[in-house]
Amino acid sequence: MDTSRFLRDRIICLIGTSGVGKTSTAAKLAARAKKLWNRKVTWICADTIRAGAIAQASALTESLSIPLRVAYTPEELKDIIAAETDADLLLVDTPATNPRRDTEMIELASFLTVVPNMAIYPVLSATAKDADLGRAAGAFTTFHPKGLILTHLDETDHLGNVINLAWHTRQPLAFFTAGPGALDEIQGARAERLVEGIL
Ligand SMILES: Nc1nc2c(ncn2[C@@H]2O[C@H](COP(=O)(O)OP(=O)(O)O)[C@@H](O)[C@H]2O)c(=O)[nH]1
Ligand SMILES: [Mg+2]
Repeated sequence: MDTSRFLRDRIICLIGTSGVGKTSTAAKLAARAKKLWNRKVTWICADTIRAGAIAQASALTESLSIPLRVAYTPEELKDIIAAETDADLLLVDTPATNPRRDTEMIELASFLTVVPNMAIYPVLSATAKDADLGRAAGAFTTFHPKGLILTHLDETDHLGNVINLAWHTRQPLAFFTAGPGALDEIQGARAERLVEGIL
């Protein structure tokens, strides 16, 4: 399992549409960073919009025994990150952003631009349709992502849409996840896995 690549960045921010697996992916990264690599991880919840998001972050961080900070505004995000000098890894979880809604994209941009050096990863579901994947990934390129994270690989045998996505967007695929739990699979994206998905 190649999870080492994500550990090179100190601040990782997950963005994407609703229900794609941003929070679950953050939990997978947090669990690996802490348990396998003994990193000091802080979880920053910038999703103060969805009812239950803070409670979900609270339950996850409690079970992983890592600190939780909540950022209601871009300024708070900036201040929290500046104060977290001890942490080796800061995971920033964001609210669902629908690229079709300008107000949501502007709101997300306000959080992403206050902190330089964040590794930004759009999270996309491998079960989504070609057109929707392309549209979302295309819209999020404006934030200069480091790579794309594909989730729900355990729920499909067909990855032609993911291959099209990589081909058309020319963006690197960073990680694949398979399973809902924090201890379920996350691995560095591999071409072999995509090939299995078209055979
Ligand atoms: N089967 C499966 N379920 C996943 C995966 N990633 C997330 N989920 C589930 O998808 C749902 C939405 O995930 P969540 O992380 O809350 O999405 P968010 O809205 O983007 O933060 C939850 O029920 C998760 O357990 C995955 O890779 N495989
Ligand atoms: Mg979430």
